[in-house]
Amino acid sequence: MAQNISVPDIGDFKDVEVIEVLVKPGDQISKNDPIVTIESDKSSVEIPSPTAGEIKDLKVKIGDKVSEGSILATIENSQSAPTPKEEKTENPKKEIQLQEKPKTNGEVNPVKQVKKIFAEPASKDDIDPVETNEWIDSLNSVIENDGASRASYLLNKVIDQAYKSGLVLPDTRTTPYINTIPPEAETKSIGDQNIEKKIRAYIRWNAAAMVVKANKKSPELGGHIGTFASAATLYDVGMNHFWRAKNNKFGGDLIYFQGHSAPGMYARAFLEGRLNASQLNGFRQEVNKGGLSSYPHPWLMPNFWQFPTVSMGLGPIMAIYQARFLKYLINRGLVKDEGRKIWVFLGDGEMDEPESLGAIGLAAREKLDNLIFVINCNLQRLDGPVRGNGKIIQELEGSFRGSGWNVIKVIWGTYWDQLLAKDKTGLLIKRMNECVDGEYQAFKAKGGSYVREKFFGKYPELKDLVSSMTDKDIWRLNRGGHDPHKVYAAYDSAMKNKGTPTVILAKTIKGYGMGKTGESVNTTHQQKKLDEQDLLYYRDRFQVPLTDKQVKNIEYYKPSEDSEEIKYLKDKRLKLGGFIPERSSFAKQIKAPPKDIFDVFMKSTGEKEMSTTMALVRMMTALLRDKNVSPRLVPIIPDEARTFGMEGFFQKIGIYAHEGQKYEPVDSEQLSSYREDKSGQVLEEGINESGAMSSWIAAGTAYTNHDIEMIPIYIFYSMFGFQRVGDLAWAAGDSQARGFLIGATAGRTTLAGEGLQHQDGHSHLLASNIPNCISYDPTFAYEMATIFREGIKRMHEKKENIFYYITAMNENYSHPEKPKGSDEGILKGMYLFKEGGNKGKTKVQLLGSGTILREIIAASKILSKEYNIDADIWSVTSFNELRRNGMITERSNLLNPNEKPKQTYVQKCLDKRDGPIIAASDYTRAFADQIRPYTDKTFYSFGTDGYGRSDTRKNLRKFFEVDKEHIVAFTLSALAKEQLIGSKDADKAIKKFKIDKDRDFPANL
Ligand SMILES: Cc1ncc(C[n+]2csc(CCOP(=O)(O)OP(=O)(O)O)c2C)c(N)n1
Ligand SMILES: [Mg+2]
Repeated sequence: MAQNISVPDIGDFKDVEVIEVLVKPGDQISKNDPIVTIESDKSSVEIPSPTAGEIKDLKVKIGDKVSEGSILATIENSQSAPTPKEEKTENPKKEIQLQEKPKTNGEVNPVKQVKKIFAEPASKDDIDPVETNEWIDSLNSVIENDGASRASYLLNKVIDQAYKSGLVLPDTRTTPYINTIPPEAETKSIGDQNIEKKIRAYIRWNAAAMVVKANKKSPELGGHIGTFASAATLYDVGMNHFWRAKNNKFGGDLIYFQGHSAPGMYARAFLEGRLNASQLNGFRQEVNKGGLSSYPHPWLMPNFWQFPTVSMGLGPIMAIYQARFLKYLINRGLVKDEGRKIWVFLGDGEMDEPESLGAIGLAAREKLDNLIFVINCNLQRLDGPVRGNGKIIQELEGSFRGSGWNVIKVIWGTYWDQLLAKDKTGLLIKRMNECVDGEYQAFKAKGGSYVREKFFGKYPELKDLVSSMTDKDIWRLNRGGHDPHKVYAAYDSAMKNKGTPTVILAKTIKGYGMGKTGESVNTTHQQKKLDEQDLLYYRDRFQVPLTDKQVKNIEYYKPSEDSEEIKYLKDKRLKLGGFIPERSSFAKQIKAPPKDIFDVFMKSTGEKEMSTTMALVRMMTALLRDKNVSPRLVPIIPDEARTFGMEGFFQKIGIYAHEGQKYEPVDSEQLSSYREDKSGQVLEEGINESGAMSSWIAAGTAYTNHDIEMIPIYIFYSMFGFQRVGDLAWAAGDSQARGFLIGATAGRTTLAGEGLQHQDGHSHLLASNIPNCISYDPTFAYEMATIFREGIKRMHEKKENIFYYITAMNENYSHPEKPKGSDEGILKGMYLFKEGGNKGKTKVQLLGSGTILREIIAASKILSKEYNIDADIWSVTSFNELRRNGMITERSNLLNPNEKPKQTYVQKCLDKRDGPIIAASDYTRAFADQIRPYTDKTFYSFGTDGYGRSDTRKNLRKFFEVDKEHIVAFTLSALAKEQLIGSKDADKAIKKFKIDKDRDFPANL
């Protein structure tokens, strides 16, 4: 039986135009296959078939207007209708179920449940200690007889009851200042501690030596010893036992190394035989081949570093979104779930950055149990203590616990275990709790007797506790982050944690082992020189087998290949699948869609008006029909889908939500209903440009981190792009991310009503500074389509390490047909849009970009009609690309003085043309000015310098003097100045258009 397919609820829209008919009679279609595309003045959306079957009759054609209920086609159900197409993916789709354990009162972390026995100091507030003990005994007996889970349950019930009775509840953001994992529950390291200790010593030595050596060469070179010195154990335990490398069987764990600890990674790679001594000697000397980059920079060491982390705060947010993106790929069936982890090494000072903590809520909300933060809490940053008057570990514990993370504190080393067990008074924990970080820092700078006096000495009972220990013994009481056993136990526990991200807060000493000049003192961070005495001390402290002479020569130490240390180190890495860090890519290219997919955009839209944003969204819709490209598109939007007319994507491809959709959306009746889905494709990031940019980086580097090429398209208000997330954009370039950044609602006068903070007149200039960012400001749909397709081809088919920034506007206008032969010019940055005649008084070259090209076109008509002046009109799609070509050509000419100079592309276009150049854009004059040096002709540029303000487009263009009237007047004046016409016309035009000569320069208003 034939059934009607009609237009469903499309919200407030009526009489919407059919712009594509996607089926014909006889077609067998599946449920949800698109029947037609309709387009309002703001957005286009496909209408899906409600059922499978064969199309019988088509009831509409292109250009028809439809509303809710209009019949589009009839369909006959048939048994033989094809089942919905499955997305073809590189890896077979696998149903992934996030294992979520029933909540058992805090037992998410499956460490062995062991009762932590610590004495409590008697409190003078306790009016009935016997009763208190009875309560504690009851709790202990429940733990013993019924287990920890039951005890937690009872406690929660009691707390609930207390809350209902109006009691003030205890603040439970933090736990006592001791290790989270009690000694009895620690998983013991499987490593050979003697060998590991030696390996660590050599790495420490070589890391310090390379910094000191570089500084001997030139103090300009800099470097850091203190950061890695404090983190060596944290890295070594991971390298020896936990971090699995990428190989043909496993995707690899991803490690974000703390930027300033780079020398440690080089020092290990030296022992592994991956770097040689001359490379270490080239630390921070990268200009000649073979040097090592100061910090982790994939651009500079593309086979080694994976993540640029040295701009503090970017590592944590990028890593969180990396972990989220990995789950996205898994949930969309694009990669297998192999239990890969993302480890992130951070400084405690770095946690001051808003970006560091800004996304931790998302990590917990999305249950990113593939994410492990390790915060090296050496209590210091560059100038001094991180929280001298407080405790950074406790503060971070509160923040992370409050956000729902699994927090593992690694504060005290094994030597403390005995003391804690022996402390019958409970005063030791009390003392640990009450000391602030400023004191803890001083304890480690000032030696054992100072610690005896100032730490233990406060209470006679504590002084007694350590009375049999020498000052040296006291000095040896180690911190958790320097104890491989404690670190191992923490990592092991983190690996097993399910359902939440984990943060390990490891207490360490900045400049550990550097002695008086560099250990735990305020100047540690900048310590890059060690004198002879310091070096000898360092050698002795870690027992590095070097003679005094070798130490004085600052020689590296590497045992022979058949030594037990090297064999051990290599064997460990072999068992973990290979070396880390290492950057590689085995991703297959994505075949660019056939040219005809964008054919429709190459034709004139006739009377029909649309914005370039709409054109772009239609291109994306078209791409979603290309089976190669479709699954790889990652549309990323920070809460602006409706602004950009992208709400149609909600239904079509769904919004990624790791829990699916647990509610019926309020607009479920509508075609563009808000659909969340576990395998949804859109990343709806909320009002969060940094997060969205981090997602974009994760997707844009999936070709190396996950060996799958993805096409991220991040669409944002152009003003909240480079200006807001500029440092992340720089990191994206360093990371060699591939994908599209779309600065929508672009232009200072094109986004009319929004005002000063929204109107962007400089994002292109910011983009122009990123060497591998290619940027365009297209005016017409065919330009956008040509650029967009080329982008896919260059980045995802040819795998060029570039990314695209394209501005898209929300101004509706009609689009002409693509001029013949314009492709090359569109891509190079300019082409002749319209050749002017040669019949007028004189001639001018008019250049325009973005929406201001349309003012230029309008101005040319006035110039021709009213002033008898002919104009060649050039559409400049990219002043930035033209400048690039100009710089390269000019340089080459200067370096080859004997050869005939080559022409810049701008010269090639313009030099044989008559008249001066008038260039205008919706960006500051500096944008167009960029090409001024690359032509011999007189050049005038106009733009939107100054703060924006809200008004109509017409008024704004008048205000910034980029409307057609100003362009006519300025052109006439310029021609008069060139003596090509008299000045009368210019003067008349200025009067006619009521241009106020005495008005201040707009940027001053
Ligand atoms: C965004 C940013 N601001 C400033 C710096 C300069 N800087 C480098 S290291 C450092 C101190 C780091 O302290 P911390 O995070 O505690 O690391 P530690 O060396 O103590 O492990 C600073 C301020 C930077 N790298 N990035
Ligand atoms: Mg620090």
